[in-house]
Order: sequence, then structure tokens, then C-alpha cells
Amino acid sequence: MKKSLLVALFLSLILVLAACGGDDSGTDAGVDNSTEETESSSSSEETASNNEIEINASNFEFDQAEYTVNAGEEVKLSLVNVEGMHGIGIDDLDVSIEGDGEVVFTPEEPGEYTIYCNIPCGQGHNDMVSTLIVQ
Ligand SMILES: [Cu+2]
Repeated sequence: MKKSLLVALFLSLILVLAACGGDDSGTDAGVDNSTEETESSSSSEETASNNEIEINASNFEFDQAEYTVNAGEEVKLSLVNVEGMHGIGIDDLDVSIEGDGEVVFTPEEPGEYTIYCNIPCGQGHNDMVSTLIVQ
């Protein structure tokens, strides 16, 4: 009785080990495929975010003096109020955001456009001016 039990255990152990060995080679190939997929998807994201800018407004300035976008391409512009309550206006491009928000527009003419705060926000309000460079 004992001998046959040991033989049964030994045989099942061999089966389990053999099964594991077979699985290993299969999972290795799967890992290789998935890394290739993630690489190709990340490169397409970079091209999509080309013409997006985010302006951070605080009391009393925008985070950059100049923002640059490409002419003839759709621009996604978002405004984030880090401190205080501000807006932006760009007269020649019909852009206006009051508070947090985003607009999509396509600047056709290369040039420099003035970005100003369009909400009376306090003492430094008139200093809140930056430049949008369309190239
Ligand atoms: Cu203001």
C-alpha cells in the first residue's frame, strides 16, 4: 500500500514539473510581444500633444512669458488657476477663457499675439501679460 502511494506521488510530481516547464517558454514569448505594443502606443501620443499648451495663472503672472504654437494647426489651450481667479484673452484669435477652462482654435497667421488677463483680479492685474508666438 505504502509503495504504491509513493509511486503515485512521484509520478504526479513529474507531471507537475513537466507542465510548469512547458508554461515557462509560453509566457516568455508573451512578455516580448506586450513590450513592443507599449512602445508603439507611447510614440503616437507624443505627436498628438504637439500643439497643446497649458497656461498656469497665479497672483499676478502667467507661468511663462512666451508660449509657442504652430500656425495652421489646431491648438488646444488650457488655463489653470494655480492661485487667485484669472482668465485669458487673445483679441486677434477670438480666444477667451474666464477661470479654468480650455479652448481649441487654429491660428492661421504667424506672428506674436498678446495674452492678457480678462478678469479684474486685483492690484497686479495689468501686469498679467504674456505673448503667444505663432510660428
Ligand atoms: Cu486679472
